[in-house]
Amino acid sequence: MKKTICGIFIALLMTAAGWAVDVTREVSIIARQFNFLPGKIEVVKGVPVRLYLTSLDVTHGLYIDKFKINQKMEKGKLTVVDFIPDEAGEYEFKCSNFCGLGHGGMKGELVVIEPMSAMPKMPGMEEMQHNMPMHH
Ligand SMILES: [Cu+2]
Repeated sequence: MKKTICGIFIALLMTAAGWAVDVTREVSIIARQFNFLPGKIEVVKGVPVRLYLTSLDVTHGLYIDKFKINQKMEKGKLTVVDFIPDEAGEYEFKCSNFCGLGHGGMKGELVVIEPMSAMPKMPGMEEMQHNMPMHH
């Protein structure tokens, strides 16, 4: 666990500096009638995301228009989806496979934050950020 947090932190620093990053953020999403667990996902711009999808009851679907994702979520089956959130913002995701009367309200939120805002505030950090290559 500690190692993961450290890895993400280093990835954030590297992303902020404009370097290629070889770290993936893994997120599990469980679907059931009629919501997603968790209903809100926060990821960092530029850090690749790997989604692990499954359903507890019937076949659902994960639809995220912004990142061209439309993936069936089947009961008892694990499906993996990779994408890179390359634009910060708040995006809705919703169920794309009719799953019953509550289907239309089955939604969630994907929040893509800027790498800098994901970093803890530390003394001297702003000066360090200022000296990073991204500030030409
Ligand atoms: Cu559904």
